[in-house]
Amino acid sequence: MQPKDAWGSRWRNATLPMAKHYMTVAAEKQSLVCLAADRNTMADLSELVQQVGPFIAALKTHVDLIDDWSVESWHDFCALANKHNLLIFEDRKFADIGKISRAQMSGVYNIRAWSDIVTAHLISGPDIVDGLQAGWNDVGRQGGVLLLAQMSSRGNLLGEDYTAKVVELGSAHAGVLGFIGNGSRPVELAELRRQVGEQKLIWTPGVNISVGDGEMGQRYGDPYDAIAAGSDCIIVGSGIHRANDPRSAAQEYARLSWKALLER
Ligand code: 5BU
Repeated sequence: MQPKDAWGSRWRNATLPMAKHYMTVAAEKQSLVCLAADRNTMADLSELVQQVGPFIAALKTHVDLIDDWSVESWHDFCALANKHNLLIFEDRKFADIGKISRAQMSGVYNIRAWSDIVTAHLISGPDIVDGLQAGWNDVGRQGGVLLLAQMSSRGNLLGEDYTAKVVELGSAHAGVLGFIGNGSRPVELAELRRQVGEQKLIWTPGVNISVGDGEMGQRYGDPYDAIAAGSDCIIVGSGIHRANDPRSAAQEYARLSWKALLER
C-alpha cells in the first residue's frame, strides 16, 4: 500500500523529511513498531535485530548501556540496521542548553553520525532543538527530534501544563519530528493528539500486549489502543526482546499496529 493511502492526513501534513521517511518504511513493512533494543552486549543486540528486523520500522537504542561497546562493533551494528531498512533512534533524552546538546551529538558515541532520530526534554527551552539539528548538520546529515511531552513511568513530573507548553513550542519548530506520548494511558494519548493536530508524529513507549504495571514504575497499555488513540509508532521493548520467541512477538505487534492504523 502507498504510504499516502495508509497514513492519510498525517502524510499530507508532515513537513519534516524524516517524518515521511518513517511513514514510508512503516508502510513498506506494514509495521508501526519501533523496537526498544535494550540488550547489554553487542552480540545480543545484533542477534535480536537479525531476528526481528523484517517486522519493525525503527530501532531504538541506548548506546550508553552496552557493556562491550566499541566504535567498530557499533559501525557494524548500524550497517545491519540499515540493511534491514530501519531508522535508528537514540533515546538519549538530551536536556542541556543548545550549544552543549550540539556538542553532545559528537563525543565518544558520535550520535550525530548514525542516528536518524533522538529524544529531548524541552526543560531548557526550544534552543535545544536547534542545537541537535546543528549537530546533524555539522556532519551533513538530517534527523528529527522527538520531544518528551508525556512519559510512561509512574509519578513522572510532566503534568498537563508542561505537556501543553511542549506541544505549543514544539509544533512551531521545523526540526521537531514529533512528541513522545504515554502509551499506558490511551485517554492521555487521545488528548495529546487533539493538542498536536495532524502535522507532527506521536511515538509511544509503555506498550505491551500484557497491560498493567511493569518493572520499577513502568506502566503498560495496549498497542492497538495506542494507535487508535492517535499514536503513530509503538515503542516496544520487553514485549519483544523478553518474549520466548522475539520473532513471532514482533510479527504480532506489527500486525496489531498496522491493523489499528488502517482502521483508524
Ligand atoms: P519496555 O521494555 O517496553 O518497558 O521498554 C521501554 C523503552 O522505552 C525503554 O527503552 C525506555 O527507555 C523507553 N521509554 C519509556 O519506557 N518511557 C518513556 O516515557 C520514554 C522512554 Br520517553
